[in-house]
Amino acid sequence: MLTRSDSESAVRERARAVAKAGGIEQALAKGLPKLIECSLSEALVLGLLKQGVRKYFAIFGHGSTDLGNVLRIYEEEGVTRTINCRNEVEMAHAATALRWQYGEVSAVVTSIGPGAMQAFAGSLAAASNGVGVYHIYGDETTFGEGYNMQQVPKEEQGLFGRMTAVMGQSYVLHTPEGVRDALRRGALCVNHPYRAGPFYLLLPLNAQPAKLTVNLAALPVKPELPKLAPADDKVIEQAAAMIAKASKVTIKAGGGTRGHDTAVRRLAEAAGAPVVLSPGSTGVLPDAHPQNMHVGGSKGSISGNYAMAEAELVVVIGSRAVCQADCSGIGYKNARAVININGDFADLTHYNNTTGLPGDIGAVASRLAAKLEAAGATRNKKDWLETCAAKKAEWAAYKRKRFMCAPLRDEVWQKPVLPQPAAIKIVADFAKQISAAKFFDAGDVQANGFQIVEDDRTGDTFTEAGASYMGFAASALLGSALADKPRYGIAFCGDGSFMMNPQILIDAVEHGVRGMIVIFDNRRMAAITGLQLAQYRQEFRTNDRVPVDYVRLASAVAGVFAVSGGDSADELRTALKKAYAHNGFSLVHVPVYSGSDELAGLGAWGEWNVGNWCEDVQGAWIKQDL
Ligand SMILES: Cc1ncc(C[n+]2csc(CCOP(=O)(O)OP(=O)(O)O)c2C)c(N)n1
Ligand SMILES: [Mg+2]
Repeated sequence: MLTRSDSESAVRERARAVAKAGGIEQALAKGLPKLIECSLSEALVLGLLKQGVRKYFAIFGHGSTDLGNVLRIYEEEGVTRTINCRNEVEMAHAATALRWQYGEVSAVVTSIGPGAMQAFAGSLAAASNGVGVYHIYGDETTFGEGYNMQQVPKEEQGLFGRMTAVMGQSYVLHTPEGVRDALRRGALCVNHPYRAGPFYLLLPLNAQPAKLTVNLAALPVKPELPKLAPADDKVIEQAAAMIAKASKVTIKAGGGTRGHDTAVRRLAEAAGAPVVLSPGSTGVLPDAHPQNMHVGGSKGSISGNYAMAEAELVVVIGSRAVCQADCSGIGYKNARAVININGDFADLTHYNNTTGLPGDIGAVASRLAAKLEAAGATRNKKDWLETCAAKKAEWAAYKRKRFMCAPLRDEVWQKPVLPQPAAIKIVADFAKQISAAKFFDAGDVQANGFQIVEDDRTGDTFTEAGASYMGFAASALLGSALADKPRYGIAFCGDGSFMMNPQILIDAVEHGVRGMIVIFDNRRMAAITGLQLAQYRQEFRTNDRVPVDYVRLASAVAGVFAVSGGDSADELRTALKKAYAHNGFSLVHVPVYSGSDELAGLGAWGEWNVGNWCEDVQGAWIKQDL
């Protein structure tokens, strides 16, 4: 029988061998035996490592002490890194951001029950935005010796596994030897080329320390899948002919186009098509490119929604046709046909009258562009591009007026303060100047944000528009704590969203994040106030009467530098500079106007199937053929 320290030293020796060799495969090549006896917890850590996963966000509990112990030893030997967090929703968001922003896959570790449920809730953001992350939760014991504290209190098996399987894919490690299969499935799920998402590993409390024989050589590595595209040119030629023939073609670039900047630009130029962006794809075409029409959809823009409504042919790329993105299905009012480029067959065939070009966006779009270039497909599109450019100029003038708007007298603040669009623009410009990544939280801050940003490439803005999860932006900054090459980030948060997840103040200091939160404080959840007023002309329970001194609140955390953004554009610019000069984590509090002045908002340009608009929207949807 091994003593505790004997078994710890065996774990430590393996960790050391892996660290010294620089990886499992290298360690095997240097003589580490491929068959080892270890605990399920260690097998899991080794298996994840073989896929390149060596970073963990954790809040431990009685449901994960054994795994925690292995992570301690592996960290001491320099193999893995674990950071402790303050809230599971926050750390789920941080893991999502680490993958989304930096491409690094990590794992979230919780206890059983409430911790798992919170991380699970947070994983909606990963699921909604197609971001691959591992979630590892403690689970009830497999012997059934009695209720485990914090399990789902029912006489049924595998309930956490079932719950998580609804959101993504999950695997209950009831049998420790199942770890190899679990990790093979997980590797594909989190690294899926166009439908990645969260993969949940449920670790029963008694299975974690259970011993098994693992074949290190057989643990699955990260799958490297080749890019796919249609096997022959038939459908590409068909699509090219449709585009060449039509005089009004619009490209809708969904979130899936992120990172395919070159291919989208080439296709747009070859097709003579204006490009309408989604909240998640700003930057795919440079802001100043004459064919960039800005965002379209239920919030949208003058130019984006115009290009959607007038097009006779729509080229949809990398979009899952979210209702906000296509005005609940009625955004393409004159379109008779769709060409769709998507890897996912369900998304590909979402609209009727679709010519589907399945496959990798870069591969397919480039082949289509080549055909269009050869055919000279832009010849009949001059008038169309000119009217679109005029609409873009109209949108630019409309925005400029709002950006230049002087402080407005606000009822709650009892003084003139900046309107939100003007304040967001100042911060967005500052982010560009210092080359910071921008994260937008939910609410008006998010909607105004994607209407405002002027990005020139993918990857400068992260707006979690899939779930619009309040608290995402501030929490996302924690992703940088584990990034190999962290970039300065600015989280744009409403007062409501910030209070959902203020834990970042402590976690950012603890884990050395350099970044900034800017709170746009209108003392209410204004996005909902706005909807209520637009739909029912009455506000209901979207504000409170409790003033909060956010500068003092944040300053109470040692290491956070907090400053007021003042009430004017100049004061805000000065505050941003001061906040950025702090070598660490900062917070800028900006009081913003809330009220009926039309210069305080950027408008809504499309339709949405909510509240008392449903009847009209659905009526229109039934009549349209797409
Ligand atoms: C966790 C969560 N709860 C509720 C909502 C619904 N919701 C969307 S925006 C919003 C209000 C946001 O308020 P705030 O952050 O202050 O931004 P503002 O609209 O005032 O700019 C609410 C309640 C949500 N998206 N996420
Ligand atoms: Mg607010």
